[in-house]
Amino acid sequence: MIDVYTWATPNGHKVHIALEELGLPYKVHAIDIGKGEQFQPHFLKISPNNRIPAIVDSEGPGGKPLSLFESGAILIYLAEKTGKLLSKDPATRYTTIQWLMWQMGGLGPMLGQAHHFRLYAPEKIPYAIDRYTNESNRLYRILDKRLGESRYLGGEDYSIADIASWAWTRYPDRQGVNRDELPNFKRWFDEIDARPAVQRGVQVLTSQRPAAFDDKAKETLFGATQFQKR
Ligand SMILES: N[C@@H](CCC(=O)N[C@@H](CS)C(=O)NCC(=O)O)C(=O)O
Repeated sequence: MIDVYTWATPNGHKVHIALEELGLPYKVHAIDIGKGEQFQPHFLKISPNNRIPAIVDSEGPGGKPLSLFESGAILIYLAEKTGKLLSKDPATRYTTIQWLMWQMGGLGPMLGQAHHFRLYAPEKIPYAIDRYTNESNRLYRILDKRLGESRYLGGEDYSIADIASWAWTRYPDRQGVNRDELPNFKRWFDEIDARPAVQRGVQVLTSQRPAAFDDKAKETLFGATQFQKR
């Protein structure tokens, strides 16, 4: 059994979608990041960076329990555990990992900053808004170009790289991006959106997540609570 410590956010969705695609049994443990549950000692033990998602696989390598944080590491682990969603052909495998790393180090963090400065920051700072809106548009164009030359990010087959980027690109308007200017992205996005496992994955904990962060949640995520020494 895989225990998943998570919340209904893009990084959480990646793992929920992969588990649904792979048909692995899993148990969801809600970590409400707006209420500060990511700072609970039991969660910090498995996720010292106080970020969801994290997993504990009771049947990890050698039959021993394994705990993991960082959604990219979790996706690679689940793909290797099952032999699915990550090609065994070396060139395709590294291309897939390359695009997964692109999402982890670029697309996710930059879109996250765009959300922050466009939607959550208490003051509107034009330099920051422009910087991350421009960067988001640039990254979506990279995605669109790649998907103009390849059916999926890693090559001909749907993989963990697609799951990772798809989960972050559901609301381009929130980053000031117009999806109508990105035909290859649209084709890829809509195809993945129609997958039953993806539709099940994005429902995990969604009904429990408030529509917007209230002031308490903003303080927890962006204020003194976040930066307290622990
Ligand atoms: N690189 C990490 C990022 C995880 C992350 O940023 N998670 C957010 C939700 S999407 C979180 O847990 N935030 C809690 C906090 O900021 O305290 C991953 O991909 O797993």
